[in-house]
Amino acid sequence: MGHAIIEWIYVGAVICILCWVGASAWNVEHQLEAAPPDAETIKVIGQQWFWTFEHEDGTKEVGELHVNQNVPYRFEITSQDVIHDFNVPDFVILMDAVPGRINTLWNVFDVPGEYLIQCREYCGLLHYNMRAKLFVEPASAESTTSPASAPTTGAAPAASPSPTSGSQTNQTSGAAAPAATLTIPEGASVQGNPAYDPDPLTVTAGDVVEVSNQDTVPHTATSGSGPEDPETGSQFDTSIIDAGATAQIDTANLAAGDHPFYCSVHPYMLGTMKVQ
Ligand SMILES: [Cu+2]
Repeated sequence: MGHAIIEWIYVGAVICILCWVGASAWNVEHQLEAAPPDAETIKVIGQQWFWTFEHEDGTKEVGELHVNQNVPYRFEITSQDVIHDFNVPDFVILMDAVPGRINTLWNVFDVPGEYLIQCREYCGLLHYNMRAKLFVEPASAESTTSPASAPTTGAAPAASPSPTSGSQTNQTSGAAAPAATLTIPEGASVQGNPAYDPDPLTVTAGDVVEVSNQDTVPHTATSGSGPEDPETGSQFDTSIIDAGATAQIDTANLAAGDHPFYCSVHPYMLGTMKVQ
């Protein structure tokens, strides 16, 4: 009789321990997978061969993603063509981007800085070029210990370029009809095919160039000799032009001479703009 009671106590203790272990494991898994309710959603779209990011307020970024330090973000990851893989090595983020489905994960970026985003799933010819930059902005300038350096490092670079670039954009859109057209012909994404027409493109400084993408995939016209050019995009950059869409380049601030440009999605697509 005494033995029976002790055995039942053992059995009860073992059941209790199993339940406790199971409950905590479930709890940990739940905490890992469920984003906090205040998390901001960022849509991540992979496409041969670039990343597009869409914020909750509708703003879109291509090839760059700006987030704030210490804010929880929930990523909704998908693809428009083949399987890609959204990878931020420094934050151990790795999630397949699969056409027709949305994979989610969430993360808090705790250290400000610039980080690499890359595709971790071989997705075709220019898989190696399918990179983006992640910028984690510091949580607040006030918390900086040295007030003298805070305005120069934090506020000034972030604040001053945007009004200037904004007013430039307004001038561009308000400018006269395009004086020159640069065509991206169908098939331009295939290496060896004509990339830009005409090439070289001759313009007079001040002309507005309309770039017309007549191919079936997105392209850009980005100043510079290629992705490794330190000056890349500093003269002009159409950013992504979807298939069938157009963009404009304002040449008002370009110096006379030859300006090489390329497609940031397909860096073998090269062209030259001659400014007179
Ligand atoms: Cu291209």
